[in-house]
Amino acid sequence: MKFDILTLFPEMFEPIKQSIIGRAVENNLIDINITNIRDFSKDKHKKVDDTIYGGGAGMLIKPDVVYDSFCSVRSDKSKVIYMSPQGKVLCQEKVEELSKEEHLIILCGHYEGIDNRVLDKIVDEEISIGDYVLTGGEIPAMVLIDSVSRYIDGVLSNGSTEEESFSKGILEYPQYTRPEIFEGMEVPEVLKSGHHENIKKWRRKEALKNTFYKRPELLEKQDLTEEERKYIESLK
Ligand code: 4FV
Repeated sequence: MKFDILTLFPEMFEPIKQSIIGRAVENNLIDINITNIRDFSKDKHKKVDDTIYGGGAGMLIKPDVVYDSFCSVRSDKSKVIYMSPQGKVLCQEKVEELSKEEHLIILCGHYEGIDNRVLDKIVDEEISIGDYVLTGGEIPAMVLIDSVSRYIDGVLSNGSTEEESFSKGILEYPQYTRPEIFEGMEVPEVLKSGHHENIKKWRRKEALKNTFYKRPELLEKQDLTEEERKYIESLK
């Protein structure tokens, strides 16, 4: 997977060069290339934004500098994602779908955004990380890179994405590690039993309970067994 990021603030991407994503880059599992849109300004003062036709507060990024930066990284396999509050809100299903792409070009807005003509010309898909407005698309771009990279073979240990929140459409069960007793609270006995079938049943029940209390709407899409339905009813 190759990520090309188009941004005015390359230095904001230092955080994704750490930890798991940093190691994935070192192991050539993913490639992250950052392009500074400002490098494509033909203005002697490196101007990249301007006031908005028709009036309005703030500045807009000019279409020509964005287009030229896009042309410098495009390939016949690239899919262009524009991080924007107008996009469809990112979910695990979309993350998994995008992880199958070969080349993602991620365009980061800033200030008031980007001239609509270049968005119409180059953007394949607008994606939002939530219904709120940020100062820039750089943090959303890092969220996208982090979440998509987790699905690239070799980035995480085998099976890591199989039993986690949203992998089966519901939240994950509670998890515990040593010490066995923390502040008088013990690890649930079943998890120390070594009885895999009982552990699996306990975890499914706890995942349903977690989801019922924290994100009940997710249960509406679940195909529950009669026993699971009765358990959920018992929580009400
Ligand atoms: C955003 C979001 C977001 C809007 C104006 C950048 C900002 C500025 N991006 N999900 N929510 N972007 O607020 O992705 O250009």
